[in-house]
Amino acid sequence: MTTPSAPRAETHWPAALLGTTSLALGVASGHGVAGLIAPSSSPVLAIATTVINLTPTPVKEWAVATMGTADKPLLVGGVIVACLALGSGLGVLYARHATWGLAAAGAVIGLPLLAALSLPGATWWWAIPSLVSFVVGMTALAGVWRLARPGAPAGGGPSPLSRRALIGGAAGTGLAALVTGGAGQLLSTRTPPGVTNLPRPSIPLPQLPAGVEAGVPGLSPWVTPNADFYRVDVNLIVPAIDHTSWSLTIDGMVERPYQLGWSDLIGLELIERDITMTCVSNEVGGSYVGSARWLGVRTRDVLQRAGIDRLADQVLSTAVDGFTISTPLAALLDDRDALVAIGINGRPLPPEHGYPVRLVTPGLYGFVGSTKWLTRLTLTTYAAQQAYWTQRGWATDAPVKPSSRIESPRPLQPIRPGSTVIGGTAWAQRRGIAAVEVRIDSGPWRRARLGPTAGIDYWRQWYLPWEATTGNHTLECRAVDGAGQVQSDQREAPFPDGSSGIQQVVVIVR
Ligand SMILES: Nc1nc2c(c(=O)[nH]1)N[C@H]1C(S)=C(S)[C@@H](COP(=O)(O)O)O[C@H]1N2
Ligand SMILES: [Mo]
Repeated sequence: MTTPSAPRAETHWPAALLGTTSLALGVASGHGVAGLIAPSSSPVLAIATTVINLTPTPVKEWAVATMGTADKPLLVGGVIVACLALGSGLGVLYARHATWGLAAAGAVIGLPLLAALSLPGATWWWAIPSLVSFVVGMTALAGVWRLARPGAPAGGGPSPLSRRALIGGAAGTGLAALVTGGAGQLLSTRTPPGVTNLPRPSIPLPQLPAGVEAGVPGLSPWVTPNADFYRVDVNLIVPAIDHTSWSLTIDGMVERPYQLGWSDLIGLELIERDITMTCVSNEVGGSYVGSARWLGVRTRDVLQRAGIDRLADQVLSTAVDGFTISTPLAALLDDRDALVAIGINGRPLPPEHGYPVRLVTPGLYGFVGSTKWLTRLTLTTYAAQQAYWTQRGWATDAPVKPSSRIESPRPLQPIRPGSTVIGGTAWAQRRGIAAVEVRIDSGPWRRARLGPTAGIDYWRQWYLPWEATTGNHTLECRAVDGAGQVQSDQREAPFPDGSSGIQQVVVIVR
């Protein structure tokens, strides 16, 4: 052999590159194996989920406010980038001192391993993806080094090192990482065959009249299409649940704890309810609100069969991934008919909206009444147990605050002078919308016209014809609920029990 051993500086970058691609291959392999065991046990997702769970509430608020629903892809992206950076460091360390490199890699992989094992619902199996990451990553790293330094030269001394072999090995490992990662992603996001025949309600509602959106350009549809329904949850991966093996346990402070399967559930009386759901994180004028016709069984029917202890005051509901929501027991027993829901707008629940079964509680923000991927209802007390968001300082009981928003015209989007229509939606669950008032440039409050009604728990569309004159104008709106209460003009941030205040939209007429 005549190739001289490359000097250190020359192998620095190839070593870093190889470390990066090797760790990437390891992590991608772990991700793939997690797809077979439990997607959340993937090293990257376990770390990202732990970051979400440990993030202090104010930081989370800031993230939601500045990044909206892009916060999750950004978080996962950040974890991947951090991982690649760590990989390059490990690669350099390994080049200097193989044993230290291995030891450091072992310590690094301990993080996702511990993170995965401490997730709710974790079993010892959940350690496997991280272990696989370590073994595959280190095997790739050591293997390429071995290829790059084949055997000792005849004359003794240090083995010659091929820089080209290192770079080639890194390229191969990187390619393998991409392919493995892609396959792992497919495995993690595969969905079991779902419900194709949604049962019919025992007590159907009459068909809804048409909304007024056809006549008011820019107005939200009166019934939110399933594909446009807002999504808010802490999940990086949508749980894939097979409805045939799904079950709902009713336990805690009850005389007869019991379990329901899918066919037991749909054998109970199914009703329809028109409900507007709102997220507590919705800012005034925001988009975290949607309205649909839900199909389900009354929570009252499901809970009372168990014989409720009269000392219970809270229902702690648990999702398949261990996430919890707490709801005042009274709200799940009274005549608002909260639902253990299985359908939305005539379709089974979409996976991201809780398939196969979720809770929907009219009048309460989603985080205290609308558990997705529901699997357990535990009767308990507020004194004894706290749910996910309650532990993080959010309100225990959170009725939706009446609100209204202007949807058209859009802020700062120039419109032509002349006849136009101002329009939007308003909601005041549990009381209903009696009126919506609109004010232009601090003039008098004027009553808007209202769209049709579907009961007190469902939003109403509103609109007001307007002769727009050239210039900038400030539009405001406010709801008046069924009890005559006017929407609060007190500006409040979403934390801890929902935003309030009056939306102002500046329109440019020219
Ligand atoms: N399992 C589970 N259920 C959940 C959540 C969650 O993070 N996990 N988020 C809640 C919140 S904060 C809201 S606002 C609603 C949103 O429901 P949607 O995504 O179907 O609109 O779901 C609620 N149910
Ligand atoms: Mo929410």
